[in-house]
Amino acid sequence: MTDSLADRFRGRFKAAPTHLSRAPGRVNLIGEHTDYNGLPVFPMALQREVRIELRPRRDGRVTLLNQDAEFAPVDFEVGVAIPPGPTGHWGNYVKAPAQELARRYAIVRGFDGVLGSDVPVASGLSSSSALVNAVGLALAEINELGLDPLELGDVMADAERYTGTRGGGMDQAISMAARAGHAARIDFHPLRLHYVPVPSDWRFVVADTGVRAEKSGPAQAAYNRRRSECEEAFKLVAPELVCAGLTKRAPAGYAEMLKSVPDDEVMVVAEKVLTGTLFKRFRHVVSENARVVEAQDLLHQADHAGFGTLMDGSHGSLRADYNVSSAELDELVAFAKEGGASGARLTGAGFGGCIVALADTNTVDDVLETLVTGYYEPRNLTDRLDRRVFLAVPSQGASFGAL
Ligand code: NG1
Repeated sequence: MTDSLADRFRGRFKAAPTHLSRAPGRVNLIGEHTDYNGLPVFPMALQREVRIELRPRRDGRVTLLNQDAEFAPVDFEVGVAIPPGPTGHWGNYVKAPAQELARRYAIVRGFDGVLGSDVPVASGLSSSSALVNAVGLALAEINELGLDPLELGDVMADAERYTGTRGGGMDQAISMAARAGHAARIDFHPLRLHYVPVPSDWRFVVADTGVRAEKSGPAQAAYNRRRSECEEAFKLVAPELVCAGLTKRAPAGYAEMLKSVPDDEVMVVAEKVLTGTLFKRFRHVVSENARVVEAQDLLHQADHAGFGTLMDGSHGSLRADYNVSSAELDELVAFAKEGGASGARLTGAGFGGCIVALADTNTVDDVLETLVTGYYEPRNLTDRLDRRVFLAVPSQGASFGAL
């Protein structure tokens, strides 16, 4: 991949690239649709990544070619109000970090570059944030901003909202600051990571439904709607906690609420003031938060069965209460379990994309086999199977350096 990026660069820019900026995708192990509610998540970075070979420029121009011919070159001037392309255009994920860094730090230098990626697109594995991070890191380094990975991850979370998704900060944070061999519990406001080693005999299998969960289309609206529903539900519950004598003043957010009032008491109040969809969304957020907290302990203790049970619980809640699963995701989860996985769940925003299943050195072959014969073969999805089903290797976060 690296050589052909350099060749492409030379062909277009008549010089050799001088630097490499890379940022990985991620798989979220547990803690789904909690980050934008200020609650923890528990992802790890993948071995799949976005790589940009580049040459810094003295002026503020950014010219970026994509090795994938499906994506036309992007060319723009760094500035505080960069006109976006059409919704969903990949160039918006390049402009997003440039505009945010220009607004915050008045950056003035751009780059010429060629990009390659092996993170599956629109699959819940954060190909978008890997792209935002790889560009953002390159610009931060070229302009000598001196930001550490967490600071930059925080800035990139704001940056990506340029694309229209009201996301949380999970993807940018883990892609920027992950540690090889580890998953990380991420907490927000302020952003912090707690690294937990992944036991050497655990195997996380990622399997793609083949149904793209495009964030530029209906999935974006559905995602943003979930976020609004959570805000609405919280606004109804928070003052009632005071009336019920559980807090002195209304908590500022989900994190403060769940820190000061036990979950079951919160749910008693929620049952009184919420109905239908809002109640279900709220119940998912509260129960998923509890699963993340427990998951951290279980990973520490290398409790494989316990961790798997939490993943199953997460999927059930995402399906029934959060309504972000699909027939294909449910089917993949069922096949993973049938093959002997300790747990399986959709990963990322849902509406399509991937599942993650927990196996170990003894069960992983059966899990893979059952997924292939149960899901992929009957659908004739056996081409490029290694892109559809693979083992996630907990990998290092983004880096920038001279070639
Ligand atoms: P994916 O699945 O990568 O689109 C999205 C959000 C996350 C998080 C998850 C759901 C972005 C960039 N990513 O991830 O912040 O909310 O959904 O847990 O918006």
